[in-house]
Formats: sequence, C-alpha cells, structure tokens
Amino acid sequence: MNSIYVGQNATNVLFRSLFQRLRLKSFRKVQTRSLFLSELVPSQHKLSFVTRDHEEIYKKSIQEPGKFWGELALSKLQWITPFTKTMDCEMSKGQHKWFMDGVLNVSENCLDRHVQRTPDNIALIWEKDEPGTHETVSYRELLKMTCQLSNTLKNHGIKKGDRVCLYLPNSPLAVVSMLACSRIGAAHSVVFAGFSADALASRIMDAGAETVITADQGLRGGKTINLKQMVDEAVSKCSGVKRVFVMSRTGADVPMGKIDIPLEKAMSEESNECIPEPMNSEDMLFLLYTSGSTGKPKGIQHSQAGYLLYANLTFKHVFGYEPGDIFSCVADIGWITGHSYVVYGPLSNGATSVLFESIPTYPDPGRYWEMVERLKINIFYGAPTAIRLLLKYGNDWVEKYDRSSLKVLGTVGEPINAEAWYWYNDIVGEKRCTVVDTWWQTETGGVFLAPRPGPDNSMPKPEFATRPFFGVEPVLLDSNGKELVGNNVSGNLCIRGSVPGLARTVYGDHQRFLETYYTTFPGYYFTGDGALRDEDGHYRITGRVDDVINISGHRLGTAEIEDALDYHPDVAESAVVGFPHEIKGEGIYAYVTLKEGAVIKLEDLVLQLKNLVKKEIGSFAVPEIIQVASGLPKTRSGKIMRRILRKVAANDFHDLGDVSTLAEPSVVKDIVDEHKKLMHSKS
Ligand code: 7RM
Repeated sequence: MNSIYVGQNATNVLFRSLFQRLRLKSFRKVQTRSLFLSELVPSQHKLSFVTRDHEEIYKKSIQEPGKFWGELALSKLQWITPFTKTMDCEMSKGQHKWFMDGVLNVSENCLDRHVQRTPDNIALIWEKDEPGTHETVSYRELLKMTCQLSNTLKNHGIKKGDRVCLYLPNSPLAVVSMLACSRIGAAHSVVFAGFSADALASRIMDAGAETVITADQGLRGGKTINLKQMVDEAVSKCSGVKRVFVMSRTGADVPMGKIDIPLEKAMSEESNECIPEPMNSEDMLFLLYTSGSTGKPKGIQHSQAGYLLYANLTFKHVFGYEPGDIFSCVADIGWITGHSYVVYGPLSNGATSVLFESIPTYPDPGRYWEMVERLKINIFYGAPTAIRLLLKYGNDWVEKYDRSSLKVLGTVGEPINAEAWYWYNDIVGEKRCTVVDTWWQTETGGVFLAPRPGPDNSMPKPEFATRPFFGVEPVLLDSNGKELVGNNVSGNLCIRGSVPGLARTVYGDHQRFLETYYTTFPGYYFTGDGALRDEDGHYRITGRVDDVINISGHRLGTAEIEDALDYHPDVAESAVVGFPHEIKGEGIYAYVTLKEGAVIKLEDLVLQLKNLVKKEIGSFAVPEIIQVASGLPKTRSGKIMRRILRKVAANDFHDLGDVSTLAEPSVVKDIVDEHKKLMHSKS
C-alpha cells in the first residue's frame, strides 16, 4: 500500500512544482511511519485500521468524536475509575466536558505507570545554562522528588483545588513542582520568570494563590536574575500569600523572611511516597495567564483528562515520537509550549524530555547544535525567532556539529517565513528531516494544525501549518460570520465542535471566556487568527486579526502595553501596534500623545516610558520605538484606527485607506511626518 502511494506520487511529481518535489522527498523518508497511525485505535480495532491513512482516521474523528476520543482516553490514560459518559459539549455556552465521571491522577499517568515498568529510563535531561553541562533524572528519581514535594505541600496545608504560583527557572524542580501540584490536586499557575514583579503580583492575586514556589536566582545566558527578590517585591503587594518555597539554583545568599521556606531542606524531611489524589476528569489541572486584545491577562484554565490526553497524543503523532527518542522542546515552562511539550506530553508517553535552561546564543550561536550532538537529540522543537536569529550567524555554527541524530524539526509560536523555513530544513536538517510547523494556542492545549507524515500528500510546505490534527475541524469565516467553503479562501480561523484539549474557562470569569472566544462567531471557537486555505486544502496562518502582537513568540495584548504607558503623568493617550521585525517577527511601536502643558525632555520621556513597561510587564514588552504624536487617528465615534498606525509603523504610506471617516483627517499627515522625522533621527 505504502509503496503504491510512492509510485503514484513519483509520476505526478514530474508535472508538479518545486514545492511538491520537496514534499515528495520528505514523503519517502517518512513513509514507513504511517504505520504508527494504527496505534491510534484501541487494539481490538487495530487490524482494521492498519492500512487506513490519516484521512480516514481524521474522518472518523470528526464524524464520531465521542467514540474516537472515548476509545483513546481509555487506552492511553490510566484511570482510577474509568468514565462512562464521554462528552457533553455546547459551543454556544463555551462548554466542554469530556470523560465526565472518570477519575484519574495526572502525575500518576506521567510517573508511576512508567516507574512500574521502566524505572531507570531517563525522564529529564536538564541542559543547564552553564555551557556543555547537563544532568539526567530518571523516572524513579522524578517520582521520588515529586512525592517529597507533594508531602511538603500537603504538610503546609495546601490541598485539592488550591492554586500554587510557580516562578522558576527551567529546572527539574520546576517540573517536580508542576507534577507535585497535580499529584495533590492543586492547580499550578506558572508565571514566566521574565515577567516583572508587578505582573507576577497581579497573577498571584487573580488566582488567589497562597503559595509561591521560586528560586534564589535564575540563570540565563550567564546572567543571573534575582527571582527571589522579584517575588519579595510581588508578595509585598499580595497580602494573601502565606508561604514562599525557595529552591536553590545558584546558592546565592538571599534574605529569607518569615514566610520563606528553603525548598530542598523541606523536601528532604519528607517521605518518598505519596498517594495520588483522585481527580475528576473535569477538575482544574492548571491555570496559565495569557494576553488577549482587551483588559488584563486571563487565567486560562485547563482540565485534567482532556488536556492530558490531547498533549499525550499530539506529542506522539505530530512529532512522530518513537520509544527511545530524545525529544527536545527548548521553550520555557512558563509558556504553554513548555507545559504540553516539555512536561505533560513527553512524560505521559514515558519519553525522555530535554529541559533547556539557556538561550540559543550562549556561549555562542552553536549552542543548540552542540547540545544536539552531545545529547543525541532526535526531535527538536523551537521558535521561528530563534531560527531567524541563528541563520544570521551563518552555517558554520551549525555544520561544525554532528546532527545525524535529528529526524524531526518543529516550530511554534509565530509564522515562520520561507527563508527561515528553508534554512531549518536545508541547513539544520540537511534536507533529511521533516519540518513540522505547528500552529496552536494557550487555549487549545496542544497542536491543532501541523503537517503529519502520511500517504495523503500532506507534506511539509514552507509557511504552512497545513492540516488539522485528529478531531480538529477548522473553518474560515468572513467578517459576517459566513462560512467560506472550498479552497483558495481566507478568513477568520475558527473551530467547529469541541476538542478535549481546549481550555475550559477563564479562571473566575466564565463570562469573559464566552465573550472572548464564543460570541464573535456564535457556535464556534474563535482563535483570533486569520488563515488561508490553499488549493490543497492546507492552512496557512496569516497572523492575528485582533489587537494581540507576537514579539519573538511572546504573546502580548497591545492594551496591556498601553495601560503601562498611560501610567505616565504626562501621557494623555497611547496606541501600540506591531511592525515587521527581521528577527523578532514583530517589534513594538508605541504612539503617545501628551497632556496639554506637559513639559518634559523627549529623551527623559522615552526612557521613563520604557522603564514603566519594564516594571509593569517585563523587559520583553518594552517598545522598540516610541513616537510622540500630536494626535491619534480616530473615527468619529472615538475608535483609534490602528490600521493606519500599523501602516505608518511599517513605513508603508501608500494606500492608507479611506481617511474620510476620521474625525480629523489631517492627523494622518502629521503622524506620517513625525514618523519620518523619527526614523531619520534614528538612522
Ligand atoms: C503555542 C503558542 C498563540 C498565537 C496564535 C498565533 C501564533 C502560534 C503559530 C502561530 C503562525 C504558527 N501559544 N502562533 N503558532 N502563528 N504559525 N505555527 O504559541 O498562546 O502563546 O500564542 O501564536 O497567532 O494565536 S500562545
């Protein structure tokens, strides 16, 4: 069957474009893997599915989602009490309930079941910030540490349903903290260690967390980050915090206050065993704060069973994971990618997951590939921004290391441009690896669109996330909510029907959840992204259609940055947009207008504004360019026309669109002039 397919493609290729030739090549090298599709159905059905391809399984998953996911949930997860009700979902209410009366424990699924069979297998390889150094942690050791921390948490009064805030460097104890929370039924809320004390404080308060786990310091690219000091500052603003566990990363002598507890010492006094808390499928597993187009970041709430199953399956089938592979996702655990593909996906599959603490250019731009050689990494998953950065340093940094272990190269977080895609495919992967551009979101829990090797011609295509994963039904809608049928169309990317991995709610605010995702296009989940579907039915993400920008894969709401700028006493109003940036994908461009009578030197204002954003959010959100504008383009109803601001920021002054609807059309000319002057002074 497989070989027939290759033959057919081989004939077609004569008549087809270069793209497809490339795709055929990838097809040949991965075609044997289509067999693993057979594992997607429980053993009693296995035979009948062996020869079926992706399309057939996909169809079944859409036509009979209950049956499809129900069978997988039973065969892939370990249940304390198996479920009898598979799904109860209502898109109009933003209601997703899966495997409802089932009882399980996520940490047991990630640890105990592997320890029973293969206790000495390596669970984590911690690639430390210090170049060339790594430490391994076996499943047995990981379980032991998790139990010790679980007992520590329990002894300090933390119980099922509580929220625990984690502000930690990528390290085994960070993973242990996540797993210990899941073991005792507490929800973790990991806050990326690049966020400021203020951003941390608002997340602690929103979640009502009484417990924080942090480290003395973090290390990134040889620089120390004073995590404990940040937590002290944050906690001084949150009266609800009762205890702060402090892990030792650098051994720095940090002041310990009344509520601070040395983490390792506390753990060492605890037993190695802890019975996992029985959790209902729909109980909350974790919160992860993410930015949207309005208001404060939202605590996206994920479920136990649905999330775990989805992370488990996508890990295996998007990356073609096979037992024994060394998998390396270089994302920080502070983002959803770290949750699903450093921790829950790999560990629930009993895989070996690399935990990368450093940055791609430390000590030099060969860091990733030296690590690939030393750790013999088979699957590498990174961000387009890092690929774009590294390609600038040239091929020598890649080619001096042996990358023959690599077979799959993944990307996530933002669109990958063709140049970066080809460099990844041709230079890093030596044209023998499969590049998988994976599109998904904090809200989806796991990959929703990605090329999957298989005999239906869906081979990797530059700039395309290609096709939906099993059970995911993407639809494109026009601005009136009309579904665009057929191919060669583009519109708002929505999802029809439920998927177990989708977020369940916004913590404490289901109304906001509904308004953000389920009311723009009633009956669908709205992603906030635009996409096009090409003649092969493959999807290409065209970017956000809302006021969310993506800086080096960091998702930020423009409103959040505007809020920070507006704190400045001299600022009357601000508008933030993204502009195309060679490395970061998007850069941040801020327009501010000043209050009447404001007297301040321009350089002072710019510096103060940058510091404000750094303090309110974090360094990564600081605008690259700040333009003091005499006015902002607004409609007569007062809405800022961002479309115009985006064009000006991108140096694109043609076709600024219809400005006649503006309250003061002359503002546009002023803004363009100010922009040109600013650019001139910078160059
Ligand atoms: C996993 C993650 C989500 C937003 C999403 C998109 C953008 C992510 C891709 C992408 C083009 C991709 N979660 N995005 N992956 N755009 N191609 N492969 O990134 O919640 O932090 O961000 O990121 O706009 O809506 S996230």
